[in-house]
Amino acid sequence: MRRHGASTTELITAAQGGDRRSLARLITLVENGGPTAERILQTLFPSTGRAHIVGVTGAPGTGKSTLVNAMAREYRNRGLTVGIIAIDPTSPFSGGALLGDRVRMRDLVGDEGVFIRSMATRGSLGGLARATDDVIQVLDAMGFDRILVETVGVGQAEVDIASSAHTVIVVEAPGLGDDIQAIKAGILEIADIFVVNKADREGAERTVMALQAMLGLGPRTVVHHGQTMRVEEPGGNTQGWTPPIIKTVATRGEGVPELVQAVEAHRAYLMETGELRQREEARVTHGLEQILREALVQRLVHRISPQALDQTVQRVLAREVDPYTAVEELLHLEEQGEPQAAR
Ligand SMILES: Nc1nc2c(ncn2[C@@H]2O[C@H](COP(=O)(O)OP(=O)(O)OP(=O)(O)O)[C@@H](O)[C@H]2O)c(=O)[nH]1
Ligand SMILES: [Mg+2]
Repeated sequence: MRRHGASTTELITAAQGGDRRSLARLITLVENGGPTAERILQTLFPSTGRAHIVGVTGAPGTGKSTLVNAMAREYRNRGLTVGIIAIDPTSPFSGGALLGDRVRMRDLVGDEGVFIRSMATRGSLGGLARATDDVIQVLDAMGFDRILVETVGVGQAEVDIASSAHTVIVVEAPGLGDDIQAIKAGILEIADIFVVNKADREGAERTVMALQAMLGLGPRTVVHHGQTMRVEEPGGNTQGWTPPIIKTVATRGEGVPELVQAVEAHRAYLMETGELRQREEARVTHGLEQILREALVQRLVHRISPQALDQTVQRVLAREVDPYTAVEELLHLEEQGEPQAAR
């Protein structure tokens, strides 16, 4: 055990010194969870809290990976370092994403200021959310200025990212079936910035208009490539942040400087208004709840005997007790420290 501890310390030192293989190994250990992961995260925690975390979500194939790649390059031009977490969909919608992501992100490989990590969803979304947060922590502690997290725009993952990120970018693209149906209602609430990517394709303008109509909040800033970004809405910005709609052609990098500028404007907005602190509080609360829930479940699972659990299962099967009452009973037994079911 002691030797193992020494090796994680060495890994951390090496990773902080810029060794990419040590960083990759460190992340794998953190992803795997358990006491080793906890020790690493405990050690790194004091160095966290600096990075600005950007979630990039949207339907499969809208160009998220291409966009993240282009954003990373733009950030590098601005002299900032970037950590990228790409959550690979195992969903049948986009089976070839892993290879595709590797190919598209290849031009960043070899750049010291960029680190790219893919994570498999492994079918466990709850576990993935925690693992994602933990890997964000690691990259944050390593001093990356911006962390870009690409999540699949399918199901829970896209909503989870809202509690992990400071700025959420929702990516749309023309030609994804019926324009309006493709824009799901739930996602509108989590977006800080909308991107209509593939602006070189027919129907981009209609997608922008569909978005505007769905947002239904009157005129808003639509940024075209080459235009100056305008953050303030006409009439001032007193009611808070109005998510701009930005048109991009990710494959050619068009609109990407404007997108990065919008992220930076959102970051400045969060800091100026104190909303950053609120989001941080929400992030910490969310993180603590996750850890607490896991810890409590672990503890109870260890303390409720398999026999007691089995007895309870049999009683529920026999309709002698409903599951809610059964759980109450189990928890009560646990509190009294009785290892066996009394009945
Ligand atoms: N015409 C056009 N094609 C684009 C643009 N951006 C991306 N693409 C193409 O769209 C396809 C999907 O791009 P990805 O970046 O893999 O999209 P994604 O959203 O990451 O896909 P998943 O991760 O599988 O959900 C690729 O063939 C890209 O080259 C764009 O602005 N215009
Ligand atoms: Mg992708």
